[in-house]
Amino acid sequence: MLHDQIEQALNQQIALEGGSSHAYLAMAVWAETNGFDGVASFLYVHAEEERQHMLKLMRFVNERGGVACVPALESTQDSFEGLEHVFQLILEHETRVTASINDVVDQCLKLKDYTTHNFMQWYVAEQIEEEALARKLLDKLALAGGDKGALYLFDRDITNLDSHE
Ligand code: OFO
Repeated sequence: MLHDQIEQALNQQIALEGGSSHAYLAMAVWAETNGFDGVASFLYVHAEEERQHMLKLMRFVNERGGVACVPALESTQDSFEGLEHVFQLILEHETRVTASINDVVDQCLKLKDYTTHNFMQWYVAEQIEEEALARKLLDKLALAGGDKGALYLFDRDITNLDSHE
């Protein structure tokens, strides 16, 4: 049986993952309607992955005797200054997600919930990859420096990137 505090922390994490999915969907729409089809495909996949992260948590909460809360959809930012702005926001967002995951892990240790602690390790590892990828893409964009040809190549090449690279 899940401790109430852990159930609450996991439900907050569920809301955050759902919010991530929604935020990346809005970014995907912006990219698709601003001529960045490659970035749009990447972000649609990313949005779907975040939804899977949310579902994985929901199934775990229910399996452990808790009740997963289906998060309400909140309005999210849907206009951006450019690709660098989008990926800067992604990095900031993922950094917040990491902090939240670390907080859940910390609560698990304090309450000696080693099962949830073990389950959360998948998220800990995932965040290392997600933050690294966001940094890598931001570095590439900094190199492109707003050059149209370089941005074209960035948009073309991002579709060959595995989001777990
Ligand atoms: Fe990108 O965050 Fe999920 O876990």
